Amino acid sequence: MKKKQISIIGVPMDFGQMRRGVDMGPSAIRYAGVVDRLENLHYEIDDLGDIEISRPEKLDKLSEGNLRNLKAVAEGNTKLAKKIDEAINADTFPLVFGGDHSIAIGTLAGVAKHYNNLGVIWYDAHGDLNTAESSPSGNIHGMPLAVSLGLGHPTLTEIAGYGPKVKPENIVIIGARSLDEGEKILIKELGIKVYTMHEIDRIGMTKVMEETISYLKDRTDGVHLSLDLDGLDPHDAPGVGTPVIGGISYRESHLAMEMLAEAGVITSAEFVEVNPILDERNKTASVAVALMGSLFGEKLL
Ligand code: HAR
Ligand code: MN
Ligand code: MN
Ligand code: MN
Repeated sequence: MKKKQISIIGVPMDFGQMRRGVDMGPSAIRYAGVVDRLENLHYEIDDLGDIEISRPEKLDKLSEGNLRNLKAVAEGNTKLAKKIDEAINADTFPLVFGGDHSIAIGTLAGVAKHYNNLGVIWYDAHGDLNTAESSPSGNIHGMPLAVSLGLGHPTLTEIAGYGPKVKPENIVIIGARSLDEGEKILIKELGIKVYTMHEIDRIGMTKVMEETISYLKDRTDGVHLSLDLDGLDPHDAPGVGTPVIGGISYRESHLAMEMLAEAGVITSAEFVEVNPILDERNKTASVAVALMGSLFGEKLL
């Protein structure tokens, strides 16, 4: 990691999907001891608290077309983008806790303007490449990567007043195993680099990360890590809203984080979809914190 100062930003957002409880993710991650963990690695931590997410009375009234809670999602992400921008201007590393994955819209809106060629590692069981037209659910947490590519409703793609935020050739998806038809077409059309579970099984996480790091190092001037806890196997991370069996293991995930730490390429990060209501004794939040430890340089010996 490049910076010694970390700004923590919690985003208690649950409007990007339909299961309540993921808004408590930031609290669960803090409760799992993240601040101590990172302070022990000699980082200076500034916990900026949570973004205020307004809770409208009638959620369905805020939907538009096939975009559930569009206004509430856009509003929260606009606030988040501003906070991220401030954290980077203050020369700190933005570390975001979700909340559902729709918050990546705001994180990337705040981060991307600080780079000419931002890279993104999307660690996830899903592609999150849907638009209102292709989405089977209308849930915006299945859309943030598409939105960041400039695809989707302008209320989302134009957050922070510019777009697109990322280029398809600067994205690497890792852990995919549940892609919708429209997402598969988009991946092929845009030539997005994807390591599905097939490639992870076949060549191993070491090779996947070596290739990912050298690919992004060559073409980007910063790399954002967007880690959806459902990228891990539900056995290791049960507290997520849309678990998919056959995922990345706890150990493989540590290895991935350790290799990113060694390469020193990550310039911002978010850990999303932790839902303590669906969890087992805060296991998923604890896994998230342990992975952050590795990402920020923790070693076993
Ligand atoms: N692809 C499905 C949809 O668009 C499921 C998205 C699942 N959600 C996430 N995002 N947790 O990674 O509805
Ligand atoms: Mn996701
Ligand atoms: Mn996911
Ligand atoms: Mn296991």
